[in-house]
Amino acid sequence: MNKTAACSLILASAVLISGCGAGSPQNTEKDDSVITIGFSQVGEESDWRRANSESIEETFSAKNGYHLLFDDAQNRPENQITALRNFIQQEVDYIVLEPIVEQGWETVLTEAKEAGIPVIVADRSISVEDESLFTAWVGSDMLLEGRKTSEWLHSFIEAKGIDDSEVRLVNIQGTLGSTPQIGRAQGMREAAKKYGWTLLGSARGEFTTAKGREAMESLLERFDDINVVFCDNDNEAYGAIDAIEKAGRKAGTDIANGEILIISYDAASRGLQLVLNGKIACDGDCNPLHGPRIRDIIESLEAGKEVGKYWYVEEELYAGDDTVCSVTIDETEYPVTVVTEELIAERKY
Ligand code: GYE
Repeated sequence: MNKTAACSLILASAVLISGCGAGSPQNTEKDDSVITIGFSQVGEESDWRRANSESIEETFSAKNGYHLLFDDAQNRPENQITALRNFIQQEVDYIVLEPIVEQGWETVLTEAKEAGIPVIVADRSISVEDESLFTAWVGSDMLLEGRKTSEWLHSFIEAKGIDDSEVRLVNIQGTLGSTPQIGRAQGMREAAKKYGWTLLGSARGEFTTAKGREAMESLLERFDDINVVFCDNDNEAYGAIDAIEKAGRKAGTDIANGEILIISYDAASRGLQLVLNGKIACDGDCNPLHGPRIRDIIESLEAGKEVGKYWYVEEELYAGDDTVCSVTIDETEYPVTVVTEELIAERKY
């Protein structure tokens, strides 16, 4: 999927408007009152993912008129292909796919297309040349997330009188080849090049707390002068903080005095609590509540309406203090929200 070519639609909530074309399901032999959804989920790796699964389950409940076939791929791309083939065989009305990685979808999605089953892609993206292989996509702009946190870091250290040349960072990577890993790393790498930060090294954290901890332990062994860590999600950050503290170091923003500054994504309530406690410096929001957004798309298709192809969710940027009030990317200014107890109490995940 080429996001730069996407209709530049921003979704504040889940309002759907008309756009590029899409068809409605052709299956006439089914009970029309129940819509069967085959949902292929990534796994259970993070707080974000659990909130996302709950949102899907709540939305596509029997009470709401749906029959949900929920498949957990346990973070194995080959399991997702099998799940999709099963859904096709069961003649579901819609396939909802949250892809683990971007590559490898052509064949199975061609099979879904030939079976006349609309595919809605959510959360991460897929890379296919023929965009008619899916009906719509809804999720976050992960490159923008990476650019926003990186600009925040630049402005933050500048305000503290620290030169960009003093930044020695490491990256704890999410699942390689997944959209959040690719986009967030690209945002960070662009800034590293632009500002002259030193990228010491990377290690795989697979979006989990346990692997995040192991990754940080190995990075601390390899490099004794790390002062910034870019984690690809909050769970990795939880593990990284454990490893930093076990090594006798401190996670915080005072890098001039030996603290290690952590950047993270998701802004789950546990993550925001760590922002409030000063252990995560900046947390890029990433909203997992896609159930109602996907339902709006399906309802529009059921009503025979055309739906837009790409639906981006608008997202915040969180920090522990107001040293940086906003960041500007491509001439758009994004405010920085300072985390408070009230904000965490209102958080749904
Ligand atoms: O950041 C991470 C999860 O794809 C946006 O996947 C999602 C990411 C999220 O495991 O926590």
